[in-house]
Amino acid sequence: RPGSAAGPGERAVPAAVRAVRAFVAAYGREPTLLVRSPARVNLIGEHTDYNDGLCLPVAIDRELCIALRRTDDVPTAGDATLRLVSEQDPAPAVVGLPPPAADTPPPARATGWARYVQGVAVQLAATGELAAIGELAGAGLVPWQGALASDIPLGAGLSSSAALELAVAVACTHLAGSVPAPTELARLAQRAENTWVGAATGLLDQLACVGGIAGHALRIDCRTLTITPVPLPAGLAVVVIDTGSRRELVTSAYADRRAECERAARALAVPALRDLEALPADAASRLDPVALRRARFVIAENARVDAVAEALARGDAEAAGRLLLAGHRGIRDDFEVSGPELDAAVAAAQAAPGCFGARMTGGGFAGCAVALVDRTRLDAFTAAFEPAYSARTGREAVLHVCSAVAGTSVTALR
Ligand code: GAF
Repeated sequence: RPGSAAGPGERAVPAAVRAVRAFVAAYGREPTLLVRSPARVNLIGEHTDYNDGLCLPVAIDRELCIALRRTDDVPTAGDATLRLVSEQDPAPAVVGLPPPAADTPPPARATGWARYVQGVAVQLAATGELAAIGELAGAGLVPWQGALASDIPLGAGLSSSAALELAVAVACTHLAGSVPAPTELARLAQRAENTWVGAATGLLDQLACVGGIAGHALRIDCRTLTITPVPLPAGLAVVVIDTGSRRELVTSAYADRRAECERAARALAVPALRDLEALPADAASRLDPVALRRARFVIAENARVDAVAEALARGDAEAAGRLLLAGHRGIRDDFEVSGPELDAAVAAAQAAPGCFGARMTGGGFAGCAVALVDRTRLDAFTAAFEPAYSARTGREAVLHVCSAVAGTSVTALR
């Protein structure tokens, strides 16, 4: 996983500035490009993406930045196709790719955050993947060196991994003179995560990260890959609550949930749970109790996405907030991927002044919750929330009041 914020004194320095400084310190010259990739928070529509369903994320103003420069003009750059240093890790990610050829064995897999970097590069270089990114065909990977800085907390359910994958994908395709469609980039990053990192995730994170639109949530149809912008009411603050909790073994529980949903869809004779608007009357006799609960959640959650999108579009924050709380109850009781800190954060948020509604967000078990809060009452919300959460958990939460921002982008530095 990519590095997060540097030490306390550095926190006020934007990630973009830290990335440029780190580049100069590492390579002794100036970078020429800056790639910025946002985190995402999902407002509603959790664990629906791999059921071909709907979700409603927001790309937020916590970002991962890579300052970079191509190295095919530097004879001393070595054999590495790609070298990336991180402010959080003394060991760089180094990818030395052989030319893509059917009979070339794939490189050994890196560990840690370098694996995401390598996974994207391998996907881009693989025979067939280049053809999928049409304009890149034949261009191959342009070698580059870069430095990474990030303000996205790690393992918190805010998609630090997708932000890294998309940043590397955009860096590589930009240098190759290609501008793939956002959905193509997202699918490429997802393939890197599925096949190279080994996490069987859906497309929510990658589409949210690459498709972000300032001031808007994104209604994503994960079957058609259509993204519909939903304006966020001006008076509404999206507050991400990092509960400070982190969990291991999330990957295996995630795979279990996915398998349970697929089992439910098979038993109900539909291609995916997306294809059901309600549980059939005989569902209890066709499904085991676990599959029944999973299906009930996914079907209700898809409906909540459209209901929240419609509520936000008409400026009805109270209705949106009620739906978020209903979503939390469903994911806690039927989908069973909440956790004690997430439940405590939601309860403390719901009881605080100005809160329209809250729920856990992301894959689950630990990490972050999200609350919709009246912007004029943010101080009162924070003052009430913080001690209430600490009293319940003995932990301190970190609150991020977030803006909706644009997706992964690249700019020339000079
Ligand atoms: C994780 C996964 F990566 C996403 O694909 C999605 O399934 C999410 O959990 C749950 O909504 O972030």
